[in-house]
Amino acid sequence: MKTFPKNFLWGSATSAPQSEGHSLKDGKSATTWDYWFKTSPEKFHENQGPANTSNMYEMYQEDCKRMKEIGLNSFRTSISWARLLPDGKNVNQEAVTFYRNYFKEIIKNDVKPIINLFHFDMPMWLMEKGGWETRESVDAFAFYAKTAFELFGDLIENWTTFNEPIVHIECGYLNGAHYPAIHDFKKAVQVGYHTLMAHVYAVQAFREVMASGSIGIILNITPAYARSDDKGDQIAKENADLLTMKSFLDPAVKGAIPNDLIQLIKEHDLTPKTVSTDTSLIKENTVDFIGLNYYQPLRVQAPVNPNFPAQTPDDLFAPYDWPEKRINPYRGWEIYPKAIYDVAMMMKNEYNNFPWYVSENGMGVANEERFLDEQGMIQDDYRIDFMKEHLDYLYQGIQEGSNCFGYHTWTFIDCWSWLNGYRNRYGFYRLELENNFKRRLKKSGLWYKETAQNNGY
Ligand code: BGP
Repeated sequence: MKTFPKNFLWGSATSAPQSEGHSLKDGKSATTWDYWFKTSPEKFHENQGPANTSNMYEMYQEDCKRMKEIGLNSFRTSISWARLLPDGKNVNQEAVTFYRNYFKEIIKNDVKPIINLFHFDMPMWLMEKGGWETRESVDAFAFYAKTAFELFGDLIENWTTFNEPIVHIECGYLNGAHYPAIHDFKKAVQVGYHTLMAHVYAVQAFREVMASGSIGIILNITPAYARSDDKGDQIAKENADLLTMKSFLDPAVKGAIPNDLIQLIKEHDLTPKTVSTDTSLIKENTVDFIGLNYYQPLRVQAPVNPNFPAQTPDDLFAPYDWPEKRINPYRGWEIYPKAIYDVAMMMKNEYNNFPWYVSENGMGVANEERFLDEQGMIQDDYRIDFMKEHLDYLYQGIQEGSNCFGYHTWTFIDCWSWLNGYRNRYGFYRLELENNFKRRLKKSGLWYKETAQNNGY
């Protein structure tokens, strides 16, 4: 039996835009997702847009009971900025009522909420002014964060500022998967810098408003593995780690952007606009904990004939198709559980054993109905194996002293996922879109319940 540390968090994560639904109701204003779906519905898998998602807005009471039923002791979701502050200034009272009721219900079911502020859902009114490209976004986010702490700080102890900031930067400004779908490396760096400063201002607001509690940030961790020990491949690995991992991890934990990253960006003429007080604010506003979402690693090699200065990150680290790669056949992503151990050791050795948790890990499966049995239960043994394999390596890391306090899966109930709509299913509960959002427990939910109850497996 592998027993995890006392008070270990066994939970699951989702986000407001992916689970609430009611996306243009009860005073909420549009986000970039609402706008993009309205103007380009064909981009979305099977034309599935953000309007309804899993309808937790109406079903949260039963869903909170479900959390308890499958043994979750913690749960992460987010607040919708555009619901709470539809014009960025005035509080929407219907949103306050909804979130207070929802959070109370989570707590009533003995589940510890972790509330995040931004999960890729930029309000459209701010995007129209330039979104994260403008410094104004930093102040707007700081105001939103402060408002949320004031309104819900009596209920919520544990907060996070952003989910996977690298994703909205990369998808919005490099690869076209998020609005505004621009391809511009320099803008991507500026957007990243403003996101970092928005995070820093939110942490500052937290320290001012909250007498207790803790604040962190959720990062997608894609540790880079180099093709070989050759110098070029090793430099590619360092560049990848600097840009995709240390760019947020170092300032959040150590209070400084790595010098090597500042140099790299300067060398390639990508230096963003800054304000003179930023460096000291970054230093003063480090976090209390880190959440790391782990799905797959990065395999990298030295780029052949790269542009100088770099036009895209591919000029700094090129993707490498590792021949031994094990692939999730239902989603196409690499499965490499050992990276969780490597990350655990990195947190121990390079970040002074900073407290962290696995804030997302999970296996996406398309057409999951093929695994339905006669009783209507998805027999997702592949998902149980996936979790076990990752938890085995996490356990090893914890045994060797890494300060990991929890494991959250992605996700609790199958949810909507951006341009992929409902294609890839990750939940412990199957969502039947055709059946008025009915939730049906999967076999993995039963396994997780037992694991959480026994604090191990
Ligand atoms: C994570 C995001 C989630 C979710 C998940 C699954 O990176 O934090 O919001 O979307 O990925 O992604 P997909 O549905 O593309 O398989």
